Amino acid sequence: LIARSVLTILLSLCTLSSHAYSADKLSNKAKPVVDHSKAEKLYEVHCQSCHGVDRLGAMGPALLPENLARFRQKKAIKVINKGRAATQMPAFGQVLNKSEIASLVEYIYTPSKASLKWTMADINASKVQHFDQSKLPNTAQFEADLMNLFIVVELGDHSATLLNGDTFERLDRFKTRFALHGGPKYSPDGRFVYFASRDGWISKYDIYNRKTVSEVRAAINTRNIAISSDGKYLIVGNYLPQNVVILNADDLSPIKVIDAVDSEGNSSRVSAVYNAPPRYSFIVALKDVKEVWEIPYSDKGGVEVYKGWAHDYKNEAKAEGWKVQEQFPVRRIKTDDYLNDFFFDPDYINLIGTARNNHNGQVINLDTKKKIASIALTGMPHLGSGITWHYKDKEVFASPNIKEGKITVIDMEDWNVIKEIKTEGPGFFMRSHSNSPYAWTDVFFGPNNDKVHVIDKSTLKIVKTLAPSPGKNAAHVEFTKDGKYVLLSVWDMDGELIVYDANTLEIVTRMPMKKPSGKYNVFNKISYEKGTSH
Ligand code: DHE
Repeated sequence: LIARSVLTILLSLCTLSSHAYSADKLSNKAKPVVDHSKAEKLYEVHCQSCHGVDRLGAMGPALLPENLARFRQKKAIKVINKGRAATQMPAFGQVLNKSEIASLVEYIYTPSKASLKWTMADINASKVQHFDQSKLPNTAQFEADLMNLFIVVELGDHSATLLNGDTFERLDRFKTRFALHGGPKYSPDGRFVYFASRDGWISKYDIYNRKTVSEVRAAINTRNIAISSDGKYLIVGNYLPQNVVILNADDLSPIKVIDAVDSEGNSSRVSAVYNAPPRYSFIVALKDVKEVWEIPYSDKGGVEVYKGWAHDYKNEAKAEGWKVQEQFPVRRIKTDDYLNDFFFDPDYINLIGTARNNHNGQVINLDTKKKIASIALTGMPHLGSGITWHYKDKEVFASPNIKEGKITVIDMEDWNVIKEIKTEGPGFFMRSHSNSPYAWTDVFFGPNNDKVHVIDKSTLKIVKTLAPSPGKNAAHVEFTKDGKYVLLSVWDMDGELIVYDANTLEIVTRMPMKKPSGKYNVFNKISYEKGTSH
């Protein structure tokens, strides 16, 4: 029972409060002196069976400061004490006394003495093949428009729902790994969907057969994944170890591990990875060094691909020592500043990047590797949620801001900010659809986090503010394939998925869900619809 309870401890520990953005500041009060050997013993007895030797995670998440940075220590104490509803985490209040719980919490927020390595051998050894893909039917085992399906991630109990986007009926509800983050990625035909958990687990789900077919642990602490346009490769961006891992998308076997080290030998966490479809390459955002990477994934080998678009490929190839047939070579783009949140123009020629602690965005031309513009971005934009649309005679890009209540709208020709649309608080996500006159954005932070704004794309004005479930955080919308309906999350343990008519803005239906977060329409994602995150 104790062992079981250990598993659940950290499962719930890591369940992230949407407001728990920074690690706890140490309180001014004197901290209790912690006997680490005692805490270690407690960990071994109560936690290790689920959270792994050296706190590296097993069924439960890794318990390292790197993974827990956004989880308040006070909350960790409460979770161990009382357990957490809707998870396997029991209450330890009767098993451990106050000071034991406090020392356990101190311990898990202390850097590990273990070497935080996760090698190719570890990746290979972690592989789980739940089903033999070759024995599963190649046609969908249910009736539905396969292009208008949704995956809805339910963070509350670490599940996902497969939803019919015409009838809004559940086709499946399945367990995911703990604490998924970033958008799941679909194979180009929409049959498979890949998930990444913050603890490095990558899962492949076969939509046609409604089965998780294989899983692998690519790292200890992961950011997100991207899939190549041909559907052959996945790239996993990691904080721990500091690297990217390329996987075979078919069976999730690892192909290459590339350490995130700049040309001077400095190591860096990987903030995020992206696919750049017209370039046939992955783009890698590095958090701690002033470089952006481009990694072509063509089977032809790197240099052959670079010939297509790198202006100076011969000199670059020589300088970097690329071999003609080398697969996944790294093309380094030096930047003036740290850039760790990206957006791309529709042709994937220019990258717009910001650093979380900076007030400027930079526009980098990926072909020439040159910075071509700076953008005044003051509110900490969440570029990953940005979208584009046609406004008057130009293409504009709009992004919510994590620190200020405004939507920043940028002209994509001259990179000037053309409008800041005031909102009722900082936001996180934004969405639209080519067939819709509206763009939707949430107010994720602050007292008005139960509101969502509907913006008229032709006037850049808010035309309606909705409060779908007063008092509960409303966040993240996604449109159906045809843009006629909008699905919105009430981000709460007693949450809901609410479907709106995208034109009348009236509610069509509501469905209870456990803290639904992102939702992803197959067609919008695989066609790189302009109003949707990529
Ligand atoms: Fe995310 C996407 C980074 C915190 C939910 N988030 C992304 C992406 C990046 C990113 C780079 C795009 C990658 C992709 O989709 O493949 N997120 C960050 C952060 O740096 C930040 C601020 C801090 C952190 O510790 O990671 C952060 N994100 C959060 C949350 O707290 C959220 C709200 C809850 C959670 O799940 O942890 C959250 N992020 C999401 C979601 C997406 C996402 C649901 C996918 C959005 C989409 O529509 O595609």
